[in-house]
Amino acid sequence: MSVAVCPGSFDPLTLGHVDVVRRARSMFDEVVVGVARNSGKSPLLAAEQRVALARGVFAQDAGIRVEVVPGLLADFVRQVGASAVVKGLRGGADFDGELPMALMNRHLTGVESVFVVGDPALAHVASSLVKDVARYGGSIDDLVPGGVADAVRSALAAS
Ligand code: COD
Repeated sequence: MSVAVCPGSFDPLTLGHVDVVRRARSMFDEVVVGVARNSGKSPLLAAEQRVALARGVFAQDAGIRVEVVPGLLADFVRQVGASAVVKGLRGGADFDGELPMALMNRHLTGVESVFVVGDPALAHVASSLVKDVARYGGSIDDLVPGGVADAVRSALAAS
């Protein structure tokens, strides 16, 4: 059985992420959505909340499950028996950021990375922009899956 990991901060999960995860599922028998820590970012949503939201979104998707990545992604990929990491690309800037990570992950445990081109209609959708739009009162309801927008608004109100 072919298994892939789709990692990310998912802070919050967006429709762009959902598109990439489902495209990955079309290529692999099982996809593990890995909610990971990006040391360059301070998350708005706690990891447990990001996991719970993603589990709700993919609850009806056979062959997709959601787990926390507790440490190094390269180790997690080996632990779950995956053969590849799948990342989404919106454009050249994404590739420039992803290439060093792909090379480092391969250096660490030999894991390969696969890049999928996301839906161009979602190329402007980024978690950072979603949070910024919500922070200043804009609507994010058509940028994130159901349930996620309320969680973002609540977290912003409490911050
Ligand atoms: N269309 C297509 N792809 C998209 C879209 C969209 N609209 N939005 C996001 N994506 C893609 C991104 O390009 C990325 O590939 C993926 O979705 C996840 O995006 P984010 O922003 O949620 O997640 P990142 O970029 O912060 O994730 C970085 C990781 C958390 C995966 C990384 O830091 C990591 O592996 N952390 C674990 C610790 C580790 O191993 N560190 C060393 C890494 S070499």
